[in-house]
Amino acid sequence: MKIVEAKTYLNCPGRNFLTLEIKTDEGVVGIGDGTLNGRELAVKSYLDEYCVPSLIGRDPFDTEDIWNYFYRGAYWRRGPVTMTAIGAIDVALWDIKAKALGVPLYKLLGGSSREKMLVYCHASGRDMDAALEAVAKKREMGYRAIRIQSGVPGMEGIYGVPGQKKGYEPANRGATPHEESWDTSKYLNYVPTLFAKARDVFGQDLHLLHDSHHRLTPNEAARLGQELEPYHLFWLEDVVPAELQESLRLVRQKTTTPLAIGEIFNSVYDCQAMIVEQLIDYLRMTVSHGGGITPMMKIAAFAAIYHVKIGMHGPSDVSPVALGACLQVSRAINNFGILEFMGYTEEMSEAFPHDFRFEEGYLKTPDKPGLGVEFNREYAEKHPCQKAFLPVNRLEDGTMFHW
Ligand code: EZ4
Ligand code: CO
Repeated sequence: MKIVEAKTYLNCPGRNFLTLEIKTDEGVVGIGDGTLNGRELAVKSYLDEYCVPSLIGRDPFDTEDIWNYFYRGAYWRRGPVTMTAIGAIDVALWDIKAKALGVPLYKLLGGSSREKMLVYCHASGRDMDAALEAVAKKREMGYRAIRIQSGVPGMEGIYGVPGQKKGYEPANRGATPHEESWDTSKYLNYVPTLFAKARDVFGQDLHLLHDSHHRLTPNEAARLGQELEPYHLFWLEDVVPAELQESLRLVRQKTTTPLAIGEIFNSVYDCQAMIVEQLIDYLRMTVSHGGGITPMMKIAAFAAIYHVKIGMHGPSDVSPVALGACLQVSRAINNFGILEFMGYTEEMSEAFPHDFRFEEGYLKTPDKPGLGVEFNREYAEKHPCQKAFLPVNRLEDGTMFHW
């Protein structure tokens, strides 16, 4: 079997998605997701200009060699743009292999380790009451694990909480990024009261999660972890900006609140120290941004040795194609923890028809060969790309801060 064509499609069925479609001489077609929120055109250009020509004529079954060609073969290796581009190629190739063999993809990755994957959804509100109301709604829908984000008294517009729009979508359309503001002391004083109330209202059984979105110092993170201990979170996410892996040491020594990190990581070298030193409980690296299925399977096996579980990033900017790949990997590995699932709008589902069956808090892999996710190109092409950015963040005195 040979690759005869590879093309990228950048469309906006509600939000921007970059899709790579690879065709073979035997008529088998595979798809991968190259969406990097707010930097879609950079990945598209990396694929179109620097990868696609080297794919033509290759055997799509050679995933290990093709992955190494684009990773090791590139002098300027790693980084989110490069790794997302490689991830799109790798997922499309695994999709082709499984379709050609007529089996769901997980069958080629070690087979089934479980029949259903625990997922967590988002609940958010402008204040405590609105956030708790959102939790109640999600619990009624059957979710067993819910991430709570809430507006903080005295702070305008905060990460994780929708403005006027219906669903939460962090990227804003326009020519330049939108600005948010931040005050750590208001946040730290408020969050434990939110979770105290949530446990009062919902009891002990519901899994509760929270995302600090890279905004704390190690010492502040230790304080938050300690103050949340009585409420037994499933995890506390991205407490520090983790480009400094050692910063997790102090947090880890000071709190038993489980730590999750890594949605912006793109290779094992972003997290090898925190895995080996057992500084985290869950790794958030996701298939599309982590370079594809080929490296994710290796990282999962490496993390398993150190009691680290995999809890991949799966917001709505990770397309159904990439989420399908996350589900297939999650089904196959032993050290699966949980998968994030924000869900998709009707428009997004029309562009990427998929059948992830949600049952009582769990998702199932589609019952089809390959990824089990399709690309409705005709529909997607009716919705051209619209430039959008993730926000930037400043402290109240104007100092640039982490978003
Ligand atoms: O900020 O997907 O855990 N989920 C998150 C997301 C990310 C966005 C970035 O594109 O932190 O909301
Ligand atoms: Co996050």
